[in-house]
Amino acid sequence: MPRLVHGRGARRALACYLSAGGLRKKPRVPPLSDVQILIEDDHYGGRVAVAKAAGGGGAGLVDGGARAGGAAGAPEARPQTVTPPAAWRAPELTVVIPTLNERESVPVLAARLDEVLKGVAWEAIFVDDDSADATIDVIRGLSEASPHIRGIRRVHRRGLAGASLEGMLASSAQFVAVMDGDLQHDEQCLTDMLRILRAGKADVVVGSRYLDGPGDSGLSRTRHFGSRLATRLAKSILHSELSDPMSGFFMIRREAVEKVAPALSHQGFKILLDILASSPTPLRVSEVPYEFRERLHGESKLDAAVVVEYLGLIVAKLSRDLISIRFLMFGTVGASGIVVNLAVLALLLDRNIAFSAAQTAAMLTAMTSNYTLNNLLTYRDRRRRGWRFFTGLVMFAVLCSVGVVAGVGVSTFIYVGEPWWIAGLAGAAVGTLWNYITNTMITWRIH
Ligand SMILES: Nc1nc2c(ncn2[C@@H]2O[C@H](COP(=O)(O)OP(=O)(O)O)[C@@H](O)[C@H]2O)c(=O)[nH]1
Ligand SMILES: [Mg+2]
Repeated sequence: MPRLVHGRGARRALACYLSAGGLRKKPRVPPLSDVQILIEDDHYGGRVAVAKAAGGGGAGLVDGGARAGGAAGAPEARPQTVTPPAAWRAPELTVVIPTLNERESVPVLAARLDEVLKGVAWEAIFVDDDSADATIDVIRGLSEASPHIRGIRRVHRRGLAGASLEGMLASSAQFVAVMDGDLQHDEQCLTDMLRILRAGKADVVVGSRYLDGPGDSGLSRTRHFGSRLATRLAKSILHSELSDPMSGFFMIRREAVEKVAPALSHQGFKILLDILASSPTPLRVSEVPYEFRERLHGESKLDAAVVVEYLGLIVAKLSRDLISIRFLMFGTVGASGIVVNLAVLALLLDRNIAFSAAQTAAMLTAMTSNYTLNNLLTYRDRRRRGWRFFTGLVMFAVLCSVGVVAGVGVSTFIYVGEPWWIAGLAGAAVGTLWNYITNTMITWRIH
């Protein structure tokens, strides 16, 4: 099987060569003479350069455009080609299904897709965030039985938006759909969506709960109200008459996703809204109505933190991505720390505790509360659990202490020539930025 490696230049080619077992005496992988390595390389004008084995075991770079055939660059090389099985058709449609603890629903959904998509060259990619109920085992079982089913297992990562995006980027089909794995979305709509996209009438087709009046019987009253409010807000930033911009059920031309992918947030629930708001050129949107069904198995993963993430997404889009959702949440948590600090200080002073002792206790409480909230909200996709929670608290404390020193240093320097409040604000800004950047890179780094 060819190995696909993204990268640039000769160093990358060397890395590919080494990873293919180039310098090993007993290669774990097939010898280089049997391996063809494809490298996406900007130096070749966007074309694909092919590094492949020469007869004697050396690797060379061959211009993928003119010489990929091998004749001019490396006559002795034997590129391998992949021949599809006779009855096989490349998928035209990929249905991406993010899952978290959905083991009961997954087989039912797979069977329904199989029924609805008869005659279509389709595949389903389930993207599972290492569910505790081992949903991935069920998906693997289905893959063994059907060529339509694939599964991606993500570890140490959480988030519906990120999972959906990774699923879409794993597709090579012309069209990709995203739908929930809990059977709440109506799979019957998929054929209508596909028809509209095939006809070139739209770039995105959205499954809407509100096109035929209130069709969200699957939501509780509070969520119904919240969903309506969030929809209003979304419409105002999109300047669009889309009836359900909060929908998690849609089909889109993959090309449109590829363009906008680097600008999308991995946090949050609202990937469609993010795609529509971030697209460099306005996307043509069409809607099909569907009725949001009741959940039969498992439970909703939507919690209060999702609301905060959603507001963060709105502000990020309003600021044209100048302020990231994460930074906004970090700043808001930081501001809540001031309130905690003052409240505890007032409480302790009221009990006649000496000021320095009271302020020390108040600051420690505020710092612990900031850390806990950040762990719950700002970095929920990288949440530290168990003993890592406590080691994280120590890291957070150390990094934030350095932030205080940096902030005080900057404000003292500025104070000489500027009003006190400008010096104070500058110090706070430097401290916050320091805390945010270092904690993102160290305390909550992706591992
Ligand atoms: N991979 C992944 N899937 C998720 C995550 N959170 C929710 N899901 C899946 O996304 C879909 C919608 O989530 P759900 O909790 O039903 O949201 P609701 O329908 O708005 O209540 C379901 O298939 C969930 O299993 C996550 O963090 N990662
Ligand atoms: Mg659901």
